[in-house]
Amino acid sequence: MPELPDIVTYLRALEPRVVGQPLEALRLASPFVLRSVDPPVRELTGKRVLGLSRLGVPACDPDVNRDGNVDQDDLLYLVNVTGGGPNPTGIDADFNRDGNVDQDDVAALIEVIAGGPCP
Ligand SMILES: [Ca+2]
Ligand SMILES: [Ca+2]
Repeated sequence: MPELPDIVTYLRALEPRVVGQPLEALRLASPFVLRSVDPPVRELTGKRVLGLSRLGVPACDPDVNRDGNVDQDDLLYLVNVTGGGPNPTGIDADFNRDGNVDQDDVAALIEVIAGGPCP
């Protein structure tokens, strides 16, 4: 079974600890991580953290039911969502990103769970 991308694991661990808390200090390891210079970094201290996210092209997350495991329950969840069922985790059911929500998304998830690459 594939493991969640490390960054997803880190974000899930950090969110309950960081979101809503005031930013006490900010140290940039590299200026290349900045996406904007406005507002200046010095003005961020004391601001409340509103959320965490990753940047870049996201790898797929096969844990579509968001229970921390990648297994047959994720397949059942996606089958149900692609069939018009409830989607309490709010996933994008277009797992293979082809613009359609159909059985090809379930097939793509099966392939990822089997150790294949993300679509
Ligand atoms: Ca899961
Ligand atoms: Ca699709």
